[in-house]
Formats: sequence, C-alpha cells, structure tokens
Amino acid sequence: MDGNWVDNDTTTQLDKASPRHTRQDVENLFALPFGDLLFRAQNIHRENFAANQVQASRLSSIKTGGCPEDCGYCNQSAKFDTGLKASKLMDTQQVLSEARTAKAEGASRFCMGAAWREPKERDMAQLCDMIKGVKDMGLETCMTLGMLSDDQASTLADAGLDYYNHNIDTSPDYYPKVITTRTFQDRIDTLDRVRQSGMKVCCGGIVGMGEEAQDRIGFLLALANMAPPPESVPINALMPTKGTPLGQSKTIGGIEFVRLIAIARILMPTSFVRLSAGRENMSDETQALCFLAGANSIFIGDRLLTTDNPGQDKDSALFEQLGIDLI
Ligand code: SAM
Ligand code: DTB
Ligand code: SF4
Repeated sequence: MDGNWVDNDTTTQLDKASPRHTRQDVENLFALPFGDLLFRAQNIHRENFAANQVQASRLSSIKTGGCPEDCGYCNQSAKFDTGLKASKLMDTQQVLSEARTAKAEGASRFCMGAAWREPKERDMAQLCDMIKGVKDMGLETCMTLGMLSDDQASTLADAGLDYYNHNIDTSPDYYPKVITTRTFQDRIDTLDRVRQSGMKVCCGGIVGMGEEAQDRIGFLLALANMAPPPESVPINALMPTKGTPLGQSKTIGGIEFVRLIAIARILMPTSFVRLSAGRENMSDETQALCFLAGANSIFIGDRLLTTDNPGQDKDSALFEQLGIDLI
C-alpha cells in the first residue's frame, strides 16, 4: 500500500479488520492532489463493489415536524419558525402504499423517518407493523426515529428492521455549535445500542453547515474509527431551509464535496457511501464525480423527507449517460 495512512506494523489482527486511523492519516488524504485521491478511491471502490452499480433507497416522512430538538439545520424542529406543517404518525396503510410505489420506482430499501427525539412506547407496535409490511414486499427496511433504548432497539430488530439511521452529523468539536438538546455522546450511545441489537448501522452527517476543514476531518475520522464502521454512511450536503439557524449557510463547493466522498470511500472500503441530501443542488458533473469517487447509494424520488430531490426523469437521464445501474 502506498502512503502512510494505516500503520500496518503496529496494527493487531483485530485492527486489520477495522483499522484505527489517526487525524494525520486523514489530513494526508485531504492533502493529496485531486486526481491521485480519486484514482485511489476508485481502485478501492472496485476492489470491494461492482464498479457501475448504485443502491437506491426511498425516504418517507412517517411523522413530520413539531420536533422538540434544536438541530440547527432542520426545518422540522418546533424551535424554529419554518412554516412547516406538523403531522401525526402516518397511518400504516399509507406507509405501505408509499413503500409499494417506492418499489415500483426501483427502490430496494425503504427508509422511514420521524421527527422525534425518541419513539414513544405507545408507537412501537405500529412501527413494528410498518416494518413487517414493508419487508413482506421484499424491500429492505430502514428507520430513523431519534434516540433508542436497549429495549426499543431489540424490538425493532426483532420486527425485522434491517438498518437504523442515526447520524453523528458533524465532528465532535463542531457538534455543540449545531445541536444543544442532545450530546454527541448521546448519539454514540444510541449507535452502540443499535449495534448490540444486531441491526445494521447507517450513520453519517451533513457538510456545508459552516464547519472548518478540521471539522470535516474530525467527522470522517469519528465514522471511520467506529469498530466496525457503519455499514451505510450517508453524506448529506446541507439543504438550507428558511427559518433555521443554518438557513443562510454557504454551499460547499463541488470539488470539496467530492473529496469528502473519496476520503469516506478510502477510510471505509466496504461501507455503502450514500450521496444523500443535496443532489437537487448539484450538477450532473459533480454527481458523476461523486460516483467516480466511490459513492454507491442514493435516495431516489422527488422528495427526501421534506425537501426536494431530483425525481425519476432527471435521474434516469443521468444514470443512462453514466452507464450506472440502480439496484
Ligand atoms: N429525528 C431523527 C434524528 O434526528 O435522528 C430522524 C430524522 S433526521 C431528519 C435524520 C437526519 O437527516 C439528520 O440527522 C440529518 O443528518 C439529516 N438532515 C436533516 N435535515 C437536513 C437538511 N436540511 N439538510 C441535510 N440533511 C439533513
Ligand atoms: C440521512 O442522512 N439523510 C436522510 C436520512 N438520513 C433520513 C434525510 C435527509 C433529509 C433532508 C432534509 C429533508 O428533506 O427534510
Ligand atoms: Fe428533530 Fe431529527 Fe430534525 Fe433534529 S434532525 S430537529 S431530531 S427531526
């Protein structure tokens, strides 16, 4: 292996399966010329995945708005005046109908998101019905419901939930500037419970929230040093929404974003790296570079949870040009 980002001489057998990375390792990757970085990421990508296949997930907002948390990027927080209409937990039949449409449109995974700090006990039975119904259609299932207790994690796992999404969102240092109502450690605790329950972990974050280069390094380092790293790593470019504290943030440049994807691919060779929120504001060329850098999962459909996403027409045209199959 070229470069010095993993010190193989000092890694144990266990570490080799899940190597620890230092901040210097990640800084070295950031310092590589763009072409070298992409070449390396694409090689690692091809060693671990089919070169021209991208996994397609579809989101559904099963409980929108009115959230008690204060995540500075989020238009679903009740603390900010964003004009978003809050709704109750969606009826199970409605969720299943959305899942059927998602499957017909080519999704292989259905991700259900709720604007909660954590699920209430009284909602658990209904959530389990949703999981079972979606799985019966032959779709993979994912939920993102906020923090979980041990019991809640095992109840969801027993119902057949494949993935649980819970993001660290940013670096441990920048995190308190974005969210004050729960800590970085709270998130790690929930992720540990998800891991213990046997579900697969989907964990990533957002860039373009005014963070510095050091925070982007800290963010990727924290993900890569999870043991094992998350199976799925969503990298979101902030969708700035009016009324949120981060609504006026400066958009991250395309090249900088592609670098992050490439570094995520190199640091987490066997994880799915998802090009998540933000595709709506990206050129076809930036997206193409993201796939070249090793992104191999996306959200399809014209909505994410509450914001826009390129719909089927735009995506079909793009993927046909790129010769990429959505799976
Ligand atoms: N309430 C749950 C929670 O926060 O864990 C689940 C839903 S929350 C919307 C899931 C993730 O979506 C957040 O952790 C954040 O990373 C991402 N997200 C939310 N709003 C976003 C935005 N405006 N732009 C990009 N990503 C966003
Ligand atoms: C993730 O990291 N991105 C998705 C999913 N996990 C739940 C959510 C993106 C939300 C973007 C803002 C919205 O549409 O409300
Ligand atoms: Fe609530 Fe999740 Fe939005 Fe934070 S990201 S305000 S927890 S819905």
